[in-house]
Amino acid sequence: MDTIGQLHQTIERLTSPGRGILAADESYPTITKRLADHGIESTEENRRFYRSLLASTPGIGEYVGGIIFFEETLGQKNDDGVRIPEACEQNHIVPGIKVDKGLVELAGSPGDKVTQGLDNLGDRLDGYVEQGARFTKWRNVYAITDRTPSRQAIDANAEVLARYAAIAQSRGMVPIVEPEVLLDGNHDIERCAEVTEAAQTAVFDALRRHNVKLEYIILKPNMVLPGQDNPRPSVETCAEYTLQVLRRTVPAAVPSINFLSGGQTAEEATAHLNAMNQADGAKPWVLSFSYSRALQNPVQAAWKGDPANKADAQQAFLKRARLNSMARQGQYSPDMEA
Ligand code: 5MM
Repeated sequence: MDTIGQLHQTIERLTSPGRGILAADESYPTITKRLADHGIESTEENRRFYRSLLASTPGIGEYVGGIIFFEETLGQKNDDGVRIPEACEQNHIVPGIKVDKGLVELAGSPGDKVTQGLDNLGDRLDGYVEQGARFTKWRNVYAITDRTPSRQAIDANAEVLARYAAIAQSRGMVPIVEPEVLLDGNHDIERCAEVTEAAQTAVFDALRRHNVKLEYIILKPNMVLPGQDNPRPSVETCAEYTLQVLRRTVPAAVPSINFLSGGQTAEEATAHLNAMNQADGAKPWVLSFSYSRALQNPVQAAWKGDPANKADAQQAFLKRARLNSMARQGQYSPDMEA
């Protein structure tokens, strides 16, 4: 199959009705922190057990079309000796891979960061394809303060994100494009909207400059919310602000927008997604999820690092994924939490 055929097949699978994406691609420091929050040690065996538990949850393929992994996981096997990417395929899930190499200071722009990882990216992707990965993810980060993000941070990050997306497509891998405006801070929702609009505008300008085929990307943005030190407006207000920014910035050619959760509670992230899918007005894209914490927190709380809790953890994952699938269709209500 040629690269366009591969991109087409993968995007169809990732965006099929009722489904979203699980982000289980935490790097070593991040997974160590996430597991520590539940009293679990981040050993190689615990990471293997936990991520294969996610991939092999019975029935999860009805709600989750893709899982993004960290590169360690692609080489690991589940308890039956099946490689985790293959276990995903057996469960009707497309395996994907986070390919950025994290953040560094952006020289000349104090307080801003830029994402690295373009060196040898094409060769690395060839290796990930060999291991079974069919899509990729790259995350940019924009912190809101009085001085950040600067114009050069917005432009530099957009440029690397577009170069990554072009390289991924050249290998037949669907790129998830993730420009994350962080929730940290005491800014209001207007400021989040302004920064998100500026970041996404620059990203789509750069994607065009680099001839990225918008039909074969997934946008993974933050929702538009006030900084976490401020009270949250209503779920409907956040949904309206987010939709307004998306309508201004995201071409209709983009098939799917899969939000990150960014530190919201599991229930908040589901309610916000549901409100967007229920809202009136133009929405030419699928609106779905690509959560990490908002899907995994309840799973880690149920697992507690004890193999005996595997079935409970899988039930927690199935519940959260099903509720987000309902929200993706605008059919969730908070009483379903019970
Ligand atoms: C923003 O982080 C992404 C989505 O997670 P949330 O839904 O929890 O906001 C997530 O995919 C993130 O990129 C990974 O956890 C990897 O993070 P690090 O910092 O380890 O690269």
